[in-house]
Amino acid sequence: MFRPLALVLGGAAMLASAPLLASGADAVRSRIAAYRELGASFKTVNDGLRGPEPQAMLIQIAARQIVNASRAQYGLFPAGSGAESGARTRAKPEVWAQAARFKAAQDAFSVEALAFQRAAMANNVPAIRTEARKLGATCKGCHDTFRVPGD
Ligand code: ASC
Repeated sequence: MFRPLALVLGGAAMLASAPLLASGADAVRSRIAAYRELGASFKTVNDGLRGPEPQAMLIQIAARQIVNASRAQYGLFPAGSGAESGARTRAKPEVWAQAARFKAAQDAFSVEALAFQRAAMANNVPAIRTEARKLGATCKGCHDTFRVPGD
């Protein structure tokens, strides 16, 4: 007796809430935008380090953006935002199938982002160079396992 009613109400609730939930494809788009920004911040760092006298302020701003990105990344891979979303994504199924390992790779990046920011805030150029290299290695550490190669 109650079953059909519950189904109808449940279905209505799902329909009503559907527009509020970001689709997997939306999540893919947000993710790509976020990592593109992160790449631009890292490029600012590496471009700055090419010259003999890197600009502390530019690198510090980039460092803060990188730290923010390292925190935001944990929310960028909701279930359903892999290839099954229908959007083009280079995130491999391993992101979700090996969640603990993926989180460890994200954590490595987060820790290194903070170490890089410390060097940037101290304007210690040799340390900034060293930490920038280590930071790039943590980007690569994730890509090697969890992203389809390209670029
Ligand atoms: C970059 C960028 C990455 C990393 C990675 C480091 O500039 O966009 O993904 O560095 O290539 O190995």
